[in-house]
Amino acid sequence: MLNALIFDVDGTLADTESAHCAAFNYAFDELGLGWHWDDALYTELLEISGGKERVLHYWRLVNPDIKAIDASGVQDTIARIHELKTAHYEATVNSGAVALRPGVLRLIEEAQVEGLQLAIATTTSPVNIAALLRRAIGPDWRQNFTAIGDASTAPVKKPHPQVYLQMLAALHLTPGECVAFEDSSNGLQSAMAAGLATVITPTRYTAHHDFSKAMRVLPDLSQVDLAQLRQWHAQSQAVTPPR
Ligand code: XBP
Ligand code: MG
Repeated sequence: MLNALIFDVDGTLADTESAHCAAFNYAFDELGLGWHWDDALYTELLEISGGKERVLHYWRLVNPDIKAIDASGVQDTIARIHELKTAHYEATVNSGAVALRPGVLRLIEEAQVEGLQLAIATTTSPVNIAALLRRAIGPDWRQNFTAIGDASTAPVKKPHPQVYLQMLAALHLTPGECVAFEDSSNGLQSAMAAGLATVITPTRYTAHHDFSKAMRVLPDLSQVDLAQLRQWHAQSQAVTPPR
């Protein structure tokens, strides 16, 4: 029985990573770091979930003797970069530059009408979720979701299953009662490690990832309704008995 849909945010609810990348570059410029992430480099860096973790990974790539800088200095700089980046990203989303992907809102509304629970499981920062969904759904957007797992609740980022395990606990459901929606390999690994059948809607940043274990890989959710999801979910449960 399908009782809940759990959505990733970046790349899944909306194709946000171009805006995130531009926001990182804004922060690098503001701080005079001389760094610039083009599309090809950002596509590689997206292997690292979490903006702060991604910056640290990059800093270690370009500055092997980063160990010479004291750890608190590194963390302070990363925090400052991320603060500037998040403010710029929020302004971009508030300007209306980022729309939900096709079919997302309709599926959310259909799930609500049929009494399914909805949750969010993301590695992004809470302010980014609020900016996106306030703009896309309205000021009461939170009422649509039983639970929200993000960088503030799940510090251990995807592909670790922490955020999905938190959502299953918050929903009081077993993995076999839910379907996850993701866009990336890290997201798929995280959802599957939590036992969740997963629908993948790749973006240009993740189209090359390995999605062989996904329940379905689709260009977007525009052709997906709840009846179709229930059918795929029942088939997936028949193959892998519920936990
Ligand atoms: C994608 C991420 C995030 C964003 C940047 O999150 O890995 O880090 O790229 O957002 P999702 P932050 O799990 O929704 O795909 O800078 O706030 O981390
Ligand atoms: Mg994602």
